[in-house]
Amino acid sequence: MEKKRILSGVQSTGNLTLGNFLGAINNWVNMQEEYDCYYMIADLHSLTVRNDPETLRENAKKIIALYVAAGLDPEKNNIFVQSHVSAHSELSWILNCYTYMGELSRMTQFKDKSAKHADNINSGLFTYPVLMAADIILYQADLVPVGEDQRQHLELTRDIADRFNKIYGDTFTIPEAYIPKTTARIMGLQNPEAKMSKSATNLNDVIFLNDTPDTIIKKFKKAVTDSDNLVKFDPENKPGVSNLMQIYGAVANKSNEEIEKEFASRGYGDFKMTVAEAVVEKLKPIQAKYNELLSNEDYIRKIYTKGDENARKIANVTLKDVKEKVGLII
Ligand code: AQP
Repeated sequence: MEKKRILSGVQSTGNLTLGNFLGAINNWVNMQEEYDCYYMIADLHSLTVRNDPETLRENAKKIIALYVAAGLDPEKNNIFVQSHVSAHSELSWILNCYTYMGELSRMTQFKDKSAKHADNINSGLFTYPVLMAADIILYQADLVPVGEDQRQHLELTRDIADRFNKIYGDTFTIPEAYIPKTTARIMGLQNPEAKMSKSATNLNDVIFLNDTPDTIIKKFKKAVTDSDNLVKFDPENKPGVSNLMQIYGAVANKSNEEIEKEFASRGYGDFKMTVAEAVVEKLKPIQAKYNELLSNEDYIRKIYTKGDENARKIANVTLKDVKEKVGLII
């Protein structure tokens, strides 16, 4: 039986966070045997905010190194650069003509990002979900492993694909979201009501994957909890503690019940330190491998050159079919 196909990616803006890792990349590692996997560096998506060009280029390579350091085997996964496969931009334009302004206006990420970047509400920010739809359906992806924040975009992707199929006949696979149960939304350490985000202004809110052990420990020590001194999973009333439990559960492979038992008669100081140390331990081998890979530019280029080629093969077949169906001369 043919393997089901997966497509996902990460934007190359800034340093990746523990949220990106636990919500997305870490789950991809477990899927590489069972699925036909395509993971991109979403550099076109990154252009919706202003970047220093050299930093953006460097970040793309860093993310490839991080994918591999986190455990994605480049022999088993197709790791590629979105902008190297021109079919993404081409299909995105075509799909723009099959997506309604009203649909895009409802996207909460557009509203959040517009508020964050009030001086640069560009149309790329608005049509971002259409490019994301193109990214996914170009590969006829069955599954899209992402964090909870991408659920709405994925639903729109399904609507666009379905709309196109209804007009032109079976063209696109309708993809399913694959959202992890426990780590779908890692929250900020200072503001556990909002997701941990790479563009946070308060650096203590975020664990970056390249933070040193000292910094990680300091940030966890400062994490906001509550005054109960009770380690109990209750996201509504105890968002800070519940978020720490989710992080600890994911990196130490423990259930909430096990964690509650472990800290039944221990205070928050002890709990935060244990979470911090578990995160440091989890990241240590990944950071070591990442630093080693970063210095090997040739290897990184080889990874994405092969990935780009494989991605183009699939994407161009879909694009050709779409162009024919909508009436372009090919
Ligand atoms: N806090 C999070 N918890 C769980 N999953 C998360 N993801 C992001 N933050 C969390 C997931 O990581 C993948 C890649 O995200 P992205 O780089 O495409 O951008 P994003 O979702 O916009 O991430 P950030 O960190 O929040 O960036 P900024 O600050 O630029 O907005 C996605 O699968 C995402 O769900």
